[in-house]
Amino acid sequence: MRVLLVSANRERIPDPIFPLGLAYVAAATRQAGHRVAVADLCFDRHPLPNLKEQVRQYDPDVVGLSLRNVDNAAYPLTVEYLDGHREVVDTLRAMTTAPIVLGGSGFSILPDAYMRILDGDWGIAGAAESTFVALLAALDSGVDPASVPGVTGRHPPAGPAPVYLHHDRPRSTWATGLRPARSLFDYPRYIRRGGMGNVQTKRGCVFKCSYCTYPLLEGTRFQARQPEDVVDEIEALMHDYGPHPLFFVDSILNFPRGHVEAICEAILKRNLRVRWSCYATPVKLDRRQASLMARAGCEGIELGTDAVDDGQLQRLGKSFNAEVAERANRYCREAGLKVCQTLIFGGPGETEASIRATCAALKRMQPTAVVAMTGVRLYPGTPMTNALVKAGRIREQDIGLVPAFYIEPGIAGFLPDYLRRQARQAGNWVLPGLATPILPGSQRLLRGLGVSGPLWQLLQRPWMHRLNRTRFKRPNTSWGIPHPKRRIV
Ligand code: B12
Ligand code: SF4
Repeated sequence: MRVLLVSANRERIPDPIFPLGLAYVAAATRQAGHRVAVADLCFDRHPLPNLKEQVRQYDPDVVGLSLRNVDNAAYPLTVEYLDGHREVVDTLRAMTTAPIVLGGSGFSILPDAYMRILDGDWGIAGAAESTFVALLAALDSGVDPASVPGVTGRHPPAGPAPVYLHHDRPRSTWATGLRPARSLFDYPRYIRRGGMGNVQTKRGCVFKCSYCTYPLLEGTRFQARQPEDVVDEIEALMHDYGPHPLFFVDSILNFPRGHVEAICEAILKRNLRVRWSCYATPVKLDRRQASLMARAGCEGIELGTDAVDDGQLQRLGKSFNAEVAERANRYCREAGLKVCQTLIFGGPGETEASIRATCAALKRMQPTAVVAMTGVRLYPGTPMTNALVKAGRIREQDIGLVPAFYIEPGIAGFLPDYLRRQARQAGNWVLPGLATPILPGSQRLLRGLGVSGPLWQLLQRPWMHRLNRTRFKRPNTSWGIPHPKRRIV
């Protein structure tokens, strides 16, 4: 079959992100013997007319549409992407009668809501390498695709979206040497404009942080690739595209123990000079792990600490306490790693005291950068949403495509100004939705000057602190349009 795969994501803040998931789907589709073309709308100045022309010329039998982001998950300047997604679907519908299959991480969080609002023909929530191929086989042979496990049909019943449960694990195809079909895309442009390539070494997360969608999206158990297979991919990337920094997109790279260690050992054994960064958990992060990561090319890690207050950590369902968080930060700094502390303020039970405790700890910890969210974006099916619904504090039907945020009522007035003050004093904080130091123009300039890797790493420099402080009155969040309808609950 002739398959057209479209990446709808045009967000370029904090960086343009190479559509790794769609590249996996493209690879599996090609491997199954289909013809594949891609339309990546990220950089195009006139994406819709060009998409029209491509559809006219290619005349696909099936279109797969990847929806990565629902919104920027930031409050109060929330940006949502639905209108852009709708325009893409309308453009496709105007040019072809080929069925449209929806997928991607954004879609997977709210599959039924997207199916209804975008009127997709079919949808696949979660990892889709094997399911998409099975769906194509069904279409090809005239079998009803609704019979394929993991496929959502048209017009799902109205009412609150049923919670998506991870049901498709393409273990065999994903883990055994399937490589994302990067060559179908302009990967070098992502390296130039985004400053990084991306690699996935495992899927899933065993932790149960109360607000988090990752276990819903990827599964509640780890499904890891062989370290040698990961390092083969890295070596090939450096060979094919030249040396460039990488981001490991795993939920957390450094857990379970042994996984990142094996990858680091393999990188060192092959003497690969690769710079990389990742998300990590403070759980079991020790001196040995931190220094091994640093020796294997890790420049910086984004530690999902969320709070440095025992009570708040417990309420967020985290599996460590404040002492462990501070210790992990110290080990990373000692090993020479840059550390970005990612925090979430305003969750259920947050108090002025817990906010102050976290901010005081951060002053002691001196991370390279802090990215702090004001309020929690609520998603269907997370432990936090379930508990709030059960307690009658929110209605299930209010949690959906219109971004809804929880801010503990007792601190809602205090929180934004307090965080702004902390950020202005520290100079190395980013407050998505309130203020960020990187404007789209500055970001392009920095990348144009050859700055690579995550931009938060720049915040270690005193001149960036000064710039950041002076910029703080200028809120900005994204290329998108702030959403007028977001709710605080
Ligand atoms: C790593 C990551 C980042 C990194 C990316 C670094 C890099 N260079 O790649 C950074 C930190 C930069 C980042 C930034 C952002 N991110 Co982010 N990110 C992730 C994360 C953890 C992994 C994404 C990934 O690469 N997965 C690996 C690939 C292989 O999986 P996949 O894309 O899901 O693809 C599979 C399926 O979805 C499906 N699929 C994909 N496409 C298609 C197409 C079809 C047709 C089909 C059938 C199936 C299908 O099959 C694929 C293969 O199995 C996800 C959470 C998660 N666990 O998924 C959040 C996530 C995607 N991010 C999210 C958000 C919000 C953002 C930001 C907007 C945050 C912000 N305010 O800045 C920005 C947007 C950046 C941009 N330009 O788009 C949200 C999106 C949902 C939402 N709320 O809108 C997620 C889901 C996290 C969450 N909150 O739940 N992110
Ligand atoms: S916040 Fe991190 S550690 Fe917690 S469940 Fe999500 S991915 Fe796992």
